[in-house]
Amino acid sequence: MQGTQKLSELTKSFKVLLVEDNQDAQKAIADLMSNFFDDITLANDGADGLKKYHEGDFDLIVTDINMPNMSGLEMIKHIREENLHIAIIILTAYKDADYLLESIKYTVDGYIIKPINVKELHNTINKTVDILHSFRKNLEYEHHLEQLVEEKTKALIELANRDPMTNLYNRRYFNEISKTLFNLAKRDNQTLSLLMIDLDHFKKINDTYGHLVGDDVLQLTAKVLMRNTRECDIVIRFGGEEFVILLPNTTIKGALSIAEKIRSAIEKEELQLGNQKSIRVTASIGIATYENAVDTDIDALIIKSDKALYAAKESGRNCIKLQEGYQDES
Ligand code: GH3
Ligand code: MG
Ligand code: MG
Ligand code: MG
Repeated sequence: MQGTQKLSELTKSFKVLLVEDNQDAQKAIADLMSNFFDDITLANDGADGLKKYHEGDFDLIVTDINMPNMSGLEMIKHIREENLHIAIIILTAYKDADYLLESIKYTVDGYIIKPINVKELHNTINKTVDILHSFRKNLEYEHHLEQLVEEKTKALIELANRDPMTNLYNRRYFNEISKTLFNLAKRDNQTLSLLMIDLDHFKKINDTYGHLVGDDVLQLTAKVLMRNTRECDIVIRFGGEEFVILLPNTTIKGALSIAEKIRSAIEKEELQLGNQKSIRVTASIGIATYENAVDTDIDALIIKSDKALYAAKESGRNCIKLQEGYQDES
């Protein structure tokens, strides 16, 4: 009884198409069905039923078989070709037994024998709606599962691409994205710049204050890098105290001004220690740029920026050097 209760609540919202050529029968059945459904559309034969089916978004079709213009079976055949899931109940007289057998071919969900008995109508509708209900729940559940898997997969990929300490992108992600960005720049005849950033005398920080403080400095540096780059720039923890920033559509001049912004921001940043002391660090930066299709791949840029970084270290640290061949403006 409880099930019936629940279902009658549910059936109310279903859109029903009633197809019956006999006007008296149509009215009588519609009256009975209005106990279950609020939204019943009437059609007078198979052809009319098919037309109305195409105009509305129905959950259930209740149809007579023997009708002029197009029989109920013919109509069901057309509808089943397009829609395997809509629930269909057929109305039939005992003498239509052959049709009834044929209807099995088209997967009808239930049948009601005429003259119609209220109890039978009630039972058949409940049974059909119950099946429809569990089918929809299954669909919803499947959809929900798919979404869940998609979300989890995204989260896992994101996790695999991040450095847990700084939450910057990691080397694994760099290997992937750098190739893509390089190829895009090449295809679109665009520029792509790479900053290689290395903290100066970082070992001394570890040696003086311990590794935990060293870690704090790395995390703070990551924040400074994020604050001083654009949404489209890719900031990577390349290794220990070394960071790479990929700057799409950025000339060497543009890269130099971003590098200078970063260098000076790192220099200014203070890490407070408990004992009212604070630490500052500095960074050296090497810049390489893909411009005028000179380089063949991203590795060439890495090598050039690495050399530039080495030159920055050589010339006293806390400064920026451009790749070889560019006028040194730093
Ligand atoms: P330079 O100016 O020439 O770059 O000197 P440096 O001391 O920064 O360079 P070096 O390569 O000698 O030392 C890097 C140090 O970074 C050594 C290593 O212990 C430290 N380091 C690397 N990864 C981490 C980390 O995850 N946490 C901490 N606290 N230290 C790290
Ligand atoms: Mg008929
Ligand atoms: Mg260093
Ligand atoms: Mg280093």
